[in-house]
Amino acid sequence: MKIPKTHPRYASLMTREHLVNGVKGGLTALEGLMAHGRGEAFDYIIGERTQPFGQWAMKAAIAKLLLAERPVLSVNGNVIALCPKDYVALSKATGAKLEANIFYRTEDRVKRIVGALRKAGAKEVLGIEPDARIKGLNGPRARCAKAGIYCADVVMVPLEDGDRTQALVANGKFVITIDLNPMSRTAKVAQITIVDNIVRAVPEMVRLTRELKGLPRSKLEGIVKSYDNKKVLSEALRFMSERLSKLAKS
Ligand code: PTJ
Repeated sequence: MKIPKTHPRYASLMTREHLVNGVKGGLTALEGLMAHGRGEAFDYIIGERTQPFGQWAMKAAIAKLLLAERPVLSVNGNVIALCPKDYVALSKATGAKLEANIFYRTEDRVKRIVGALRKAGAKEVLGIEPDARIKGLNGPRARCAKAGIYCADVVMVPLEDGDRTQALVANGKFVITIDLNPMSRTAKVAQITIVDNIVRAVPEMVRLTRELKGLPRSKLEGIVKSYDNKKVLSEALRFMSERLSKLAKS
């Protein structure tokens, strides 16, 4: 269906189209559509705009990625459908490796995601030959690359399942996530949670990387040290409930 640019919900409808195309192209899991629907509901409540709690978390995330020794950006079927070029740009800007690592794992989908990342400009992408396992998880969802997530010190896992996030933290990783639901297990166990839509967050993170890259390590360390994820999550919830009460009164 051709969506007219004049439609008041053009951006949101286009985002849905990207995901539907992701499913049709064998990149995105069908379950990814449901996950997106949940995210959309929260996005609606935050006014479909980046809020200060999201901005704070993004700044801390970029500082942490720039300080990391072995940073990795994980890519799943939703991420590749929603923001392939920006995600590759973020990997280039921060120097973090890309790893296709999915929850509903099929080797065919991993290969397609790697292909799509290459098409979006990525040179090296891990994930096709997983040679390690995330301890504490069983089945195919535990598979990962030794040179990637397994050895990483900092991992960004956007739109991630709670069990896997918890296992990554238990394996000693510093975990950054992007998740519109501040109540999800992933949002609560990650060390930095960006409560924002990934389609807005990733381009803003690329911009922030340019801004922060020249800072001395001590300044970057200060940004990470003064960050408070619990506060960010409670600010997000407070913002949502205040907005809903205002809407209920209007
Ligand atoms: O490609 P795979 O196999 O790795 O599967 C990917 C999904 C997303 C299906 C899988 O990781 C999954 O089931 O995730 P969950 O447990 O549904 O968690 C996804 C989280 O992302 C939920 O809390 C959603 O609210 C949130 N979310 C969905 N869309 C967006 C989002 N957060 C930010 N931006 C979005 N566009």
